[in-house]
Amino acid sequence: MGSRALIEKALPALKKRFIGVVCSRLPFEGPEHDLALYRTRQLFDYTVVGGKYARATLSLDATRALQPHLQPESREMSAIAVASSTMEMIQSYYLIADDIMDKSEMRRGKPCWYKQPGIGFSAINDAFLLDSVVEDILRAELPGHVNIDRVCEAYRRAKQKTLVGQMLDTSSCGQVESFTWDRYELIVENKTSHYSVFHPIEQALLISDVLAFHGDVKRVAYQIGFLFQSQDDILDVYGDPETTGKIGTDIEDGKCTWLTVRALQKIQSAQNRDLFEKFKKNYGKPEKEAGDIVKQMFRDLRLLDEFRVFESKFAEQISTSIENLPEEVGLLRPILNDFVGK
Ligand code: DMA
Ligand code: MG
Ligand code: MG
Repeated sequence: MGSRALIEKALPALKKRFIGVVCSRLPFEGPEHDLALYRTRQLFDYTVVGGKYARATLSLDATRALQPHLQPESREMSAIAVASSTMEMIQSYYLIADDIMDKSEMRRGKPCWYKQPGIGFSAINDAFLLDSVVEDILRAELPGHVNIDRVCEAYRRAKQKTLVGQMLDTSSCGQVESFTWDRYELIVENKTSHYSVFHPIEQALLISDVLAFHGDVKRVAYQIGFLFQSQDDILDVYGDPETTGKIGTDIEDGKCTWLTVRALQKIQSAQNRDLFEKFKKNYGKPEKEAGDIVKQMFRDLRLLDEFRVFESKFAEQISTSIENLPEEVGLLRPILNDFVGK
C-alpha cells in the first residue's frame, strides 16, 4: 500500500484524536460538548481533509524507506501513519493564518476557512487549536518512544522558524528596495523549506532513531524547498485557479517573490531608473490596472522563459545533491527524487 493511501486511511484516527483532546477539556456530555464536537469536526473536515497530503506522505515515505521491515497492516505502521499525518494539521494551521494575512479568497478550490459564513476571525483561534493538539497526538501515538521528546522539540523549532519566515515575508511587503536574492532565500528557507520538506523527513529520521546526518539532509531539503516555493511564486501569477485551487495575491500584496527579485535584478543591471520607478509605483497596489502593468513588465522582461531555464538547471543540481548524500541516509534518495518529481 502506498504512503498516501496509508495517510488517507490514518485521517479518521487523527480526527478522533483531535476531537478527543478538544473534548477532554469540557464536560463529558451536554450542549458545550456537542458544540465543540460540531465545530472541531467542521474545522477538520474543511481544512485538514482535501489537500495533496504531500508533507505527511513525504514523512511516511521517509520512515518506510528507513525502516523497510514495517508492515503496512501492522499497529506500528498505523501509529506512525497518524504521527505523520499530523503534518497535515500543521499545514492547515499555517494555511488558515496565511490566507488571512495574505487576504486570499480561495484555498484548495473552495473559499478560505476565514471566508466561511460564521467563521471570520475566529479562524485565528482554530489555527491555534490545530497547533495545540499536535504534541498531544504525537505523544499518544508514540508512547514511550525513545525519541518522543526530540520529535516534539523538532516540531516546536520548525514552528518557530516558520513563524519567523512568515514575519519576514509579511514585513517585506512593498519594500521593493529590499528584494534581493539574500532576502528571498532567507524568507523561503524559513517560511517554506523547513516545515514543508525538512521537518517531515526530520520526524521520520527521529522516529527511525537515526540521529546523525540531519545537517546533510537539511541542506538538500532546503534546496528542494527553494524549488518548490519559486514554483509556487510562478503559479501565483500564471497558474490556473482551476488547477491550483487558489487565486494569486502576491502582486497586490507586494510580496518578495522569485519574479520580483529577478525583475528588479534585470531592471537594475540595465540601470533603467524609469522602469524601476514604474515598477515601484505599481507593485503592491490593490487596483487591477496597477497589477496589469506589473504583469506586462514581467512579460517584457521574459521572466517566465527564464524561470523554466532556472527550474530545470536547479532540478539537476538537486539531483546531484541527493546523489551525494552520505550512504548512512542513502535510503532516502528515491523518496527525495520522487518528491522533486512531483
Ligand atoms: C506559504 O506562503 C507559507 C506558509 C507558511 C503557509 P505563501 O503565502 O506563498 O503560500 P500560498 O501561495 O499557498 O498562499
Ligand atoms: Mg499565501
Ligand atoms: Mg503567505
